[in-house]
Amino acid sequence: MAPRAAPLAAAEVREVRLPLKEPFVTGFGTTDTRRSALVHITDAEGREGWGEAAALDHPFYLPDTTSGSLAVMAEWALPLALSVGTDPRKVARALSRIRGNTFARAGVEAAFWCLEAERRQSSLADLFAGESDAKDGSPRRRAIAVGESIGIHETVEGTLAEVRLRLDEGYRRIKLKIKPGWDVAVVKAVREEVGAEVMVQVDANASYSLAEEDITRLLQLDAFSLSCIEQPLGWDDVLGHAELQRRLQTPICLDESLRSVSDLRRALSLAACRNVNLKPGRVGGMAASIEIHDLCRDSSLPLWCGGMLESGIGRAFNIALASLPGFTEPADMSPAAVLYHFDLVDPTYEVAPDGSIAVPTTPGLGFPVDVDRVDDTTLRCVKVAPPA
Ligand code: OSB
Ligand code: MG
Repeated sequence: MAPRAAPLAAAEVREVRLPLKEPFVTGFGTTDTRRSALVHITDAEGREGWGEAAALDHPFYLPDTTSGSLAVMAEWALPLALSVGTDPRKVARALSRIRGNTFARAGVEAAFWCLEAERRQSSLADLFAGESDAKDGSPRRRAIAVGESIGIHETVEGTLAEVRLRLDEGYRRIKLKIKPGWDVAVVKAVREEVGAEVMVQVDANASYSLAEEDITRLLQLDAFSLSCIEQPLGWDDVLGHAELQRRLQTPICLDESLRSVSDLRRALSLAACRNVNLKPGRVGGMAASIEIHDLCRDSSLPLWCGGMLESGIGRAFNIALASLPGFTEPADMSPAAVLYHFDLVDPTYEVAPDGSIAVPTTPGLGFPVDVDRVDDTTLRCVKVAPPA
């Protein structure tokens, strides 16, 4: 029997600013500032839960933004969660009343999973493994495989230099951001540089259309043995992806278009993708993520964990999730050391020479939150009163 849960004593959301080392350039534009929204809860026994709602600052990837997520968490998601107690499953069910706003829901839910892990003295990874119902219940992994998502560079030579660097560091897969005009030539150059064996894929972030000139470019990519083409068409265009997948040999991977379990069911029934990028924030939290994992596992669908340039707080959940056995391909999990001047957890994780990240076995989040750094980077903090 789990001990009776102590009530919550404090809850707050914070907006933090993380200085990016370099702007991240993609098919949806340039991300040069990174604000993120954190959730912090504390129970009457002093145990803590942390979560991160990792929407981007701007609405050019998906409708969610940092400011919007912060407001929804403070006004709706956190009060709703606080009204049902502290069981993360109950919190997830309560939050499912909120339409859209997946990053806000995921951030709040995450804090309750973290608190639950603290209480049970369990790692997040073991907690999530216990929640999975996949029919093939293989054990979770001790380490996860990592790839890098490489932004659009000014030159092909610049891209090749970053590709070489990451492969030398052991990364197991290269993902190139593409857009119309920055596609066939850079992919050809990278494939020639790395040879046939290295796993290469591309991510268009919804920058192509079904116009013939765009299709012609995408069909040319079939020559380079890519493991997938991620989200070539509009963020909500599932039918378009189904039409494109009929013409394309390379598997289509959906990112932006999968924002719930039912989105994935629809995409599968329309044969709109053959590969899945799963981000907990994009699908509304860990409970939904585990359900999607189980569906992919039971349908033998290639699955990998995507990223939102989270701080180490958000990445901790991604690492634990990606340890589940249904994740068959390397995760987008470049460490904070690559993306930021510092992380909000210390020590943060590292990529080992074999291109893997060890999954923490310590109870709770698995990484110590650096509270001073959180304070130093906080732009605003909103306290939400727990029910009396
Ligand atoms: O499309 O996968 C994407 C980052 C922010 C928003 C969208 C995407 C990305 C990435 C980076 O590709 C992955 C990472 O977090 O390392
Ligand atoms: Mg993507």
